[in-house]
Amino acid sequence: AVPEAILELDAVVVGAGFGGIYMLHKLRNELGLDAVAIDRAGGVGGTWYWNKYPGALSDSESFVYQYSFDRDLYQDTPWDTKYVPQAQILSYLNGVVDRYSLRQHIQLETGMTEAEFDETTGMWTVGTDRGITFRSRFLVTGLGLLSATNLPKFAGMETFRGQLVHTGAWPEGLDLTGLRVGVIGNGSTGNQVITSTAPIAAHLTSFQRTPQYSVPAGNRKLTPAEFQSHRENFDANWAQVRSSSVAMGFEESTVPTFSVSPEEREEIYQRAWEEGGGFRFMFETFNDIATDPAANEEAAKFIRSKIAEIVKDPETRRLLTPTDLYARRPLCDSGFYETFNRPNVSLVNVKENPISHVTAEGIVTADGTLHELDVLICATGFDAVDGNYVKVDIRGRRGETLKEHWADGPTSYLGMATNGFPNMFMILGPNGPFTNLPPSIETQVEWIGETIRHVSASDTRWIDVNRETEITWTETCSDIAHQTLFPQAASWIFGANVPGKKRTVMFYLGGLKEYRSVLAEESLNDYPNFMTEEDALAPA
Ligand code: NA7
Repeated sequence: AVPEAILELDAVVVGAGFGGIYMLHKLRNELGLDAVAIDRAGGVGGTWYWNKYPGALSDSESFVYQYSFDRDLYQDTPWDTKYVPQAQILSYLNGVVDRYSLRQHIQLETGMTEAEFDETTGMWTVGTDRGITFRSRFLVTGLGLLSATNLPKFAGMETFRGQLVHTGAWPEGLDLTGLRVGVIGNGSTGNQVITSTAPIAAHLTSFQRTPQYSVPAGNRKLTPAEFQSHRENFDANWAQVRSSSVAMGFEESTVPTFSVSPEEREEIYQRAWEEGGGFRFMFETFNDIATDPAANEEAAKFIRSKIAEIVKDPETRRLLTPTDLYARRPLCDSGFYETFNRPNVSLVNVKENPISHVTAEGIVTADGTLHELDVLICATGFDAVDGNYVKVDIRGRRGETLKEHWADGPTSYLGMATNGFPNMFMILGPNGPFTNLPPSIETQVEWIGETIRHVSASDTRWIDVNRETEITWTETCSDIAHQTLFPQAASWIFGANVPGKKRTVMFYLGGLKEYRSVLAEESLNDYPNFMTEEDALAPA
């Protein structure tokens, strides 16, 4: 047998997406630590490596969907459209990796298979599927919030003769031109796939379980003046992002829905509809759409009226029109509802007419219809937030696995630390902020970097968050979530999309500004909610 290579380091970063890349830069280039990153993918980029499906686009506006830690990097980024497509984001992240000389410190096609903390040595041992084992003092996980794919199980799926794909593991070079395409799912991903595939496919069938509210994205080229102003207003823009709630680069409304006249209300919705953006529609128009059922219904009614104007066939219109709360992650599109006016697009409501089974030729629905397909696309989402954490055997100091620790649902302090797993820091772990992600990722990476610097400079070898603190933070997240309407809608935000997954709160919905103030308090006060090794091992 080949002897296993064991590498000793200061830190291992797992994941080379938005979070892992910046973390590696921070640890190596700013803190001077010996660190590597590993990723199971064949390239860097995380989400943007895997999600190469047609139409993949970030629906956060480009001027805030990037790093802000280096002003020069920002000035050099050439994005000149309101939103950025997948290929450009991937190329940006590759550029960042090269710019900060990180590539030789990233080991690709290397998955973490297990990780174990040894209390006596104060070291993490990280096993991989490439025969290499790392031993390090710090373990930073950027495993991806939306990364572990959720593939539905239908009888006969293995007999399908066409190509079966999940959007989150899109095969390089799959061309859908002239094919009969089926799409299961119509969340953010399905919405994009359907809209961009319909014009090239011979036929597209959308298998829809729950209709969704979607508003136009309003994607367009930025004017030279806008492009210029994003660069000139770098400081002000990012200060605004960090002191906002959803970190999307706009001021969230402070105006209650019913404080204005019905005419004014209609005008405000209409302006937002014309400007575009899912988060803008939900949070920039009024301040109570996500909290007050009556306000929510007003906004929902407006969107329903638009669907009624757009969709021509009455039955298709009925199936596309949501009747429940407008309280999932807000969607936006580039002509989603219009797509269903096309003669080569059909819609199957799988709640009324469920998928019975899959054959070699395609999908058979309960009414006996065979929907013949060349390609079946599952835009069925992810085992979000903790999915990638519980798949791997991560063992903390009491020998407990993270999966066991989270048996009643994932918990953490700040979305970054969890009791019993010393010196392990998660980027976008459970109960972190629900925002446009790059600003939250930067916030967390900077805090983790500062914390690692603090521990490295101190006499203690490791720190571990207090159990009570973790419980309190989890309760705080739950309390805040229940002040909103979001928990009432079944979605991945609460783990409701994966069969058998426990429904729990998985985000801090208090906003980025508040979140940052909690973080600052923790580090400025020398980590009152963490135990040192000495505290933790002292007899009770
Ligand atoms: P989502 O938002 O979880 O959407 C998944 C979609 O797939 C949704 O329409 C589901 O219907 C549908 N789905 C899932 N399982 C099934 C089965 N078994 N049968 C039929 N339909 C099913 O995932 P996305 O990838 O679109 O987006 C996730 C996030 O990634 C997104 O919010 C962005 O932040 C990026 P349902 O609505 O549950 O009835």
